[in-house]
Amino acid sequence: MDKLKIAIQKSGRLYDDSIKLLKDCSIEVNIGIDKLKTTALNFPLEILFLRDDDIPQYLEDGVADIGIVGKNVLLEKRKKIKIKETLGFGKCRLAIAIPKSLVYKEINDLNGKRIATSYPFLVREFFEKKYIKAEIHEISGAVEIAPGIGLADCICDLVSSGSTLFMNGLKEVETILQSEAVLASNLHLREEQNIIMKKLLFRIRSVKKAKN
Ligand code: PRT
Ligand code: ZN
Repeated sequence: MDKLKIAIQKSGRLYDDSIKLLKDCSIEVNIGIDKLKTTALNFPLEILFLRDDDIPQYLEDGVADIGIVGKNVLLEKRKKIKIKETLGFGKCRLAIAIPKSLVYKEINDLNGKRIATSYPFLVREFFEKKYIKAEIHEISGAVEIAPGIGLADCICDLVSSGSTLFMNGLKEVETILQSEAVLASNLHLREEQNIIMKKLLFRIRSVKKAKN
């Protein structure tokens, strides 16, 4: 029988909730030591453990059929894949923050600024929509320290509690995107794979309903 391959984050913020979602769907998973992939014991599902940034590409290529990834990553990567369901965990927002000593009245205050981010596409898109001309500096981690070391005037990064911004002397001024984990899918699933995905989606929706 055909199996569906699901990509989930190997480790990180989405890992525990992704595994818990499968469990809540009554899908039993034995996680081996190597943790590259595993097979569900009572559902036609193979689980691949990957870095979240790689999941959209693997879904487009069909290396994985479906995957759990943050909407923020999915929209930044712009791959040809489809969101099937929002999952209600991994909630955060992609926001612009500036040093808290600066006065901020309106979005035009960002004109001419240097902004550090790991989300250059989403930031550029936002600025174009708002007619803001700013210099985007792509950096891959520790974005929040960029203003403090003189690398940029402001940042755009994920925020959940806000304590990282606070500890770095920054304040949030604009929200670009509200994000959460989503289930996304390759566009060309075979008939049998589609049937398995629908079964999984039915279970996921039941789990979500039970929680509301
Ligand atoms: O190793 P891999 O590449 O797979 O993982 P990663 O380090 O790139 O990602 P990870 O595990 O940090 O995050 C995975 C996903 O979790 C993100 O893509 C988001 O969809 C979601 N998520 C939810 C978050 C946060 N909340 C979050 N707060 N991702 C990151 N953060 C970071 C943020 O970048 C900042 O450094 O937490 C800090 C801010 O948190 P607060 O609570 O201080 O505001
Ligand atoms: Zn990542």
